[in-house]
Amino acid sequence: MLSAALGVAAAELLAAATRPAAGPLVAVGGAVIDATPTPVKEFAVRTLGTHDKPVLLGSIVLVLLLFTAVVGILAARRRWVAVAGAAIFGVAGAAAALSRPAAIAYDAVPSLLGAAIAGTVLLIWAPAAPAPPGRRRFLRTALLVAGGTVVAGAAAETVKRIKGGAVAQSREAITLPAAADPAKPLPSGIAPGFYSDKLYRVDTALTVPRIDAGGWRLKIHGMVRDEVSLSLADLLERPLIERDITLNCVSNEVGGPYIGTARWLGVPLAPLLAEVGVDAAADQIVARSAEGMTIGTPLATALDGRDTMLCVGMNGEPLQLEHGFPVRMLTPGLYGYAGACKWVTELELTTFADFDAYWVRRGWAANGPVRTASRIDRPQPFARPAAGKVTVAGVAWAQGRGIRTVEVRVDDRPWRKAELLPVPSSDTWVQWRHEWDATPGPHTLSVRATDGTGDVQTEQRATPYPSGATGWHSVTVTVE
Ligand SMILES: Nc1nc2c(c(=O)[nH]1)N[C@H]1C(S)=C(S)[C@@H](COP(=O)(O)O)O[C@H]1N2
Ligand SMILES: [Mo]
Repeated sequence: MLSAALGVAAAELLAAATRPAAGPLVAVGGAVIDATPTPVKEFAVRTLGTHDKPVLLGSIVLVLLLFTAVVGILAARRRWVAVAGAAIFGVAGAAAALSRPAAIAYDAVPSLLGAAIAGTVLLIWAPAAPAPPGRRRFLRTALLVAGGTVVAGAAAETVKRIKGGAVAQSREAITLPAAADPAKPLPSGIAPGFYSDKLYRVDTALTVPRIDAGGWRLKIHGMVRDEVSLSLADLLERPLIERDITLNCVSNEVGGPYIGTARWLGVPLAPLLAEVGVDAAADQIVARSAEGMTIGTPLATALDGRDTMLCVGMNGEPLQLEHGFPVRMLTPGLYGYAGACKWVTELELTTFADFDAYWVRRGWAANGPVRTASRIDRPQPFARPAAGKVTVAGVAWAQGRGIRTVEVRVDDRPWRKAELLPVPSSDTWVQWRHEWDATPGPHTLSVRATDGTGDVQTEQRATPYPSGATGWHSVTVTVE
């Protein structure tokens, strides 16, 4: 087990110094994520939430420990098992690294080198049976190998920290220009919580991609007249727009937390596409990210007048690393998986017939318009408010269409219209509230919204898969 630990630490160190994505732990983790069947993934997101990534990495380490324990026991009698065990371990890591969408041939090297180290150490350490090493010699070797592991592991962490620091510095050094077309002043009367303190995070990246702003390029290619490659400086020279937009995840359950609002700064996509000259037959923009995600956005949503953009800023700062630094896509009215590629490095103009993006290959809808929905935030489930005036409050959203009315129902009584707070545009959620004359006893509160086209949110329950959850959110409380 110690030999393997040293091998992994050495592989992680080499990867950290050269190609972070080639580290065996994140490579195997990424391969597991991509291979996980959709129902299992939905289950993991539902039960583990954002702990899914640490749990996955922990499980990989656990499997590795069990595997190496078995190899170690067998290798004490048969030395070839040490070689075979190390080979399996190296090939698995290398195969996982090569299977990553953004892989290059070199990415096999860290895992293979780690395996060579692990196998060699084990061979030297475990002399041929039947002469087991003395206890003292064993302890000395164990200490040496463990020490080597700690040093290599610490060095890998240090290298990551230094490189991360350089990326953070490239972010600090950015001065975002003022928007040529700034956001409308917020109407008065917006309640706290309109902007999310912390935007939710959903992505398949086991480690946050760290992209140096200076070296970043965006290639626009495919069915275009003039392919271009743009730097961040090129983008920042263009007229920028600033908008308040609510982003939400298709995996959000009814009443769930994967939704938030921010003030975004970015380059509108439509003029950029006009410059490169999009082929009339194209109908899909495939955004590719640094770590190999593909997100397919209908071309029409970049040209129909909505504020589809390449974002460079969020809430007055360059993007946070975990939200896509230095540049991400944003398409108001589409779920994130269909219009909000983070860490974007490529836009390929193509057709839906020719290319299925990452989530579409896994059965999710190729188009991802957000469904009209609403959520009760106050009172919380199982709260025990005192009888009398109780404020029921929450949010409702139908980006692009806007929200016309929100209604609240207590038990089976008639629906009552809630008060809607002002909004800057139809691309954000709407805050609503309703004063409830609460009487003692258990009560169930329900909410439903009507969007700007007059469509009433359906009561019919649907799971998030494959095109977004539907159904009314309700909360049960006991009034004292
Ligand atoms: N590169 C990349 N971009 C991505 C994803 C991803 O996994 N990788 N996930 C998408 C999904 S499913 C959502 S809901 C949004 C979430 O954006 P946020 O994490 O900034 O809130 O990002 C989208 N962009
Ligand atoms: Mo999502």
